[in-house]
Amino acid sequence: MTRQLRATAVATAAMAILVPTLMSHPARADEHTDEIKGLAFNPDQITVRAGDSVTWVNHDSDRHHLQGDGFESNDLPNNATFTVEFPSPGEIIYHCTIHTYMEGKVVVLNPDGSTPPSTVGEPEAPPAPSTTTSSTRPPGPLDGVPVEPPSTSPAPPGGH
Ligand SMILES: [Cu+2]
Repeated sequence: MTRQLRATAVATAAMAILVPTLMSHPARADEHTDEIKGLAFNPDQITVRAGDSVTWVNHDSDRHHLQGDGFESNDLPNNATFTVEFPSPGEIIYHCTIHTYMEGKVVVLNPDGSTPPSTVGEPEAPPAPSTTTSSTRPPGPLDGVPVEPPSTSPAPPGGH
């Protein structure tokens, strides 16, 4: 018995060492649950990783009908569920077409859990006008600097 317990402890320690390696594996896909109750999404914002799926469960006696960018449910009666997989990072706003004030959001991170650029704060500022001027390039014909004639022109005759 004691020996068996010790073996378990060793196995647990080994697991603790292995877990960080497993955590970084991109193929990991989680399933998340979002509960619909009181005519609201709980939570109304859910964060997942690309490849994860979200299952909505209707706990209301009312029917709900979800619609978002790229997906739409049927009418969901009480206890009905609706699952969507989110393969790519981004932010998806969805709502109930029956109770249009019911809104929710799914934030899909990169598969490694990092935040995709499109969801970080303000949109990127437009690129600044180029400060590169002609003074930084080597002089050429446009600057009035004579350029050697092409070397392919034949030499003048009788040059002895
Ligand atoms: Cu609804």
